[in-house]
Amino acid sequence: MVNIHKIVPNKCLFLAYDQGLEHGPSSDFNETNVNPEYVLDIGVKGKYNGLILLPGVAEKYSQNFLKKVPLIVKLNGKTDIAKVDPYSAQICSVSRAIKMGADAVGYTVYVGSAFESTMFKEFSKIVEEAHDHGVPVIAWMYPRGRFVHNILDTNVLAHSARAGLELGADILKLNNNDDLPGLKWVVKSAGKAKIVFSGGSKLSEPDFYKHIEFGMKAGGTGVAIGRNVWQAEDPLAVTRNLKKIVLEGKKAEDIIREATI
Ligand code: FBP
Repeated sequence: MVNIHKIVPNKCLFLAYDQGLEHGPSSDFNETNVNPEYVLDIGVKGKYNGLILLPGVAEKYSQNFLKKVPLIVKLNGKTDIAKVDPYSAQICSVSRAIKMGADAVGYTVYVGSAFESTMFKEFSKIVEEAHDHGVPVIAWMYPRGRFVHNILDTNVLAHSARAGLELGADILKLNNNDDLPGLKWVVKSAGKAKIVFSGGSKLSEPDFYKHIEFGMKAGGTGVAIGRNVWQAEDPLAVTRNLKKIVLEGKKAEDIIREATI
C-alpha cells in the first residue's frame, strides 16, 4: 500500500533544491543560497511537506533536516549544458533513497524527447520498486526536446499529465501555463494522480501569487517551488503567503493587498 499521506496530508507544499545540478550554481544561486544549510533551514522552519533533494545533498546534510521535514529524493538528474534532446539518467536507486530516509522518490520524464523511451523504461522500474516498499513516486512530467514546439501548450501539458498517470506515478509535477480552463483539462487528464505545480524562475511576488492561485483553482493538490522561495529576500514570509493560498484557499489579490497595507 503506497503511503502518500506523510507528504500529502491534504494540500501540500514541497521545497525544491535540485537546481545546483540542473542549472548550475552560477545561474540560480547567490552567496547565501549556494549553501544547502540555508535552504534546508527554510524547509524546516517553513514546515514544508517535503524537501526535494538529489542524493548528494540528501546524504551529506541529513542531520540538518531528517525527522524534521519529509525527504523526497530525486533519482535522476542532468545539467543543461548539452543543447541536445534531454535525457536525465538515473543517478540513485530506490533502495539507496530509502536507506537515506526518503519518504518519496522523484524522477523527471522529458516527454517528447528522443530519449523518452529510455526514461519510460527507467521510470517504470522505479515505480515498481518504490511501490513494492510502499513509497510514493513523483514524476516531473516535462515536455522537452526538438519535437516539442511549446512546452506550455495546454494539449502538450495534458498529454504529459496523462502519460504520468499511465506510467503509474502517484504525484505529477507540471509546469503551469496560467490558462485556467486549459489547466483544468490538464488536471482532469491526470485522473487519480495528484498534481503539484512548479514555480519556475523568479517572478515578482504579486505575479508569483497569482501564478500559484491559477494552479490551485485548476484543481492542483499543491506546489513544488524552489527559486521563488529561496531566492526571495524573506523566504519564510513568502512561505507564509504560499500557505495561505495553497492550504487556506485565500485569493492572491487579498494576500497582495494585505502586504501593501
Ligand atoms: P523552481 O520552482 O525553481 O522552478 O523548481 C522546480 C523545478 O522543477 C526543479 O525541481 C528543477 O530543478 C527545475 O525546476 C527544472 O527547471 P527547468 O524548467 O529549467 O527544467
